[in-house]
Amino acid sequence: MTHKLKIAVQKSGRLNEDSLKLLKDCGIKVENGGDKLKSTAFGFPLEVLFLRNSDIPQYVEDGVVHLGIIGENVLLEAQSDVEIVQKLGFARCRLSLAVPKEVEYTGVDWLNGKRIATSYPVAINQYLSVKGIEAELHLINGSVEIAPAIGLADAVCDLVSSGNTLFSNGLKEVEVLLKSEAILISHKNLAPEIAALRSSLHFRIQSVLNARSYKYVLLNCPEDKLDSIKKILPGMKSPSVLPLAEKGWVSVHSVVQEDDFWNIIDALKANGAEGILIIPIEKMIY
Ligand code: PRT
Repeated sequence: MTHKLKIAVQKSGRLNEDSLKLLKDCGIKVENGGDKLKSTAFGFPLEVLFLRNSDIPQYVEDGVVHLGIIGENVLLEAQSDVEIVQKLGFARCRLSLAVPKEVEYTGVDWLNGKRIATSYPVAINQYLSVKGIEAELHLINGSVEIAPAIGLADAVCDLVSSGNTLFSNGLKEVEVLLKSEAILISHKNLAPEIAALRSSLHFRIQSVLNARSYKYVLLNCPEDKLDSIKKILPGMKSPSVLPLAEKGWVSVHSVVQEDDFWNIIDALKANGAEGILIIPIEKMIY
């Protein structure tokens, strides 16, 4: 009998496209078939179930599926007993408290005795209890941002990414409760054959994520600048250095992290690097 790993992916919404793109970059093609709830993948023994983000933690805890891709904030609300395997770097957002922009917000104490509208009761309750604040919660599913304008609440606790929704509803962000991104979660007690498939998929995912956060850099520099250039380029081990046809010049190859990218390029130029080429990396295996 051939074993298959079962993964739950959001059916439609913010996580769907990036989740399928991640699988595709891992060499796994999945048909996102309209109303289909289940799809078989090509390129890996995998079955994909399309479910609601908020339902996935329970399915994973119960072992109905082995893995799931969800927003971190959803797991906090669900309090499901699952393992977090990997942060995936997309669907980044923060869960924040916001108040009408005309409010003179003096700090968390301002929230004492106030009414807070939210769809995230677990996160806000944990936050308020740590801060020792007593507030009244109004649970709303969706369109939380309009609650202050219609007199239902004094503050809201909602997810924010660009901040446009808060801004267009006359609200300002005053506290960040948590930062969230998409995560891969797993059932805790997988059979050995399924655990082996999970390791193999996880290895592919890590290689794709590493590649996404690095760029390959090639540059030319005079030999007498090589020491200072090497200090700027961290690389995986140390940069590769090859002689150029022109005497006294070398070509340097290395990888740099996306986060530091522009600072490193500026420093390379200032230290005599020329003809700098930046190339995306498809997979990165350690
Ligand atoms: O319906 P289902 O259960 O499948 O999922 P869902 O209702 O959680 O779906 P969806 O697609 O809205 O969100 C999926 C996940 O994406 C969330 O659980 C978060 O982890 C993550 N995410 C990232 C966001 C946002 N960014 C986001 N901006 N989820 C929601 N928002 C909403 C927010 O609630 C607010 O209404 O977008 C609005 C604010 O956006 P900005 O850009 O104006 O600040």
